[in-house]
Amino acid sequence: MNRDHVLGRTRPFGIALDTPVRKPASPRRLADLAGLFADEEARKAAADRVVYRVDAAPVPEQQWELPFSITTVEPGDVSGELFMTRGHVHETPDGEMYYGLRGHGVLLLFDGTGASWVEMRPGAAGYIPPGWAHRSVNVGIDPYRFLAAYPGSAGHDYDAVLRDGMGARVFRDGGGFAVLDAGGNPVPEAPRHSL
Ligand code: PAN
Ligand code: ZN
Repeated sequence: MNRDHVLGRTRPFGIALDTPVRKPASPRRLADLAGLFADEEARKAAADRVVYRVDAAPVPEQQWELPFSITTVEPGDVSGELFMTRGHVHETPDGEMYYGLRGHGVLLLFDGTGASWVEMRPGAAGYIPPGWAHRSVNVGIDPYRFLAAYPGSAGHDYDAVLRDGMGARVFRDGGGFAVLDAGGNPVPEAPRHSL
């Protein structure tokens, strides 16, 4: 791939990250999240509730591009299990970066064997290493909003998470939250660095 091939495909642009979106993206409701929450009956009973939405910048999902989007996860839970995104693994095992914009979230990560997680607040960055499945959970009382940027070649595989899970679930715990593995044991938080 040479430079001439990619120049002219997309043009520079800027985006204000924290303004109201022009056109509401199609929301993901509990009806769209079959098989993901532990209590399937409770999920069905509240099927109309909006859980999250994704507003994507106009960047094509093609190699050499760097698509980015803002996800907004609403506060709420299904039998104590906090509202979350579907979760996926990238088809090509590209890494990804998240940046917290509003609210309080958990970036849950799973390498197929063990889970890990990163606490997300405005101004915090979370790193998704190549090959790790990832899901976002709202652990606060306001909408949780973050920016995601990933290689255009990545692709999104949702079946892997539906089949294998994420190795952990995130529940309300008093006024806070608990990240628990399948045996009900707390999952340790990933180390946090300062730059
Ligand atoms: C994010 C996610 C977004 C929605 O942009 O796609 O938060 O989550 P699901 O795609 O799992 O429904 C990302 O990780 N992109 O690669
Ligand atoms: Zn991703």
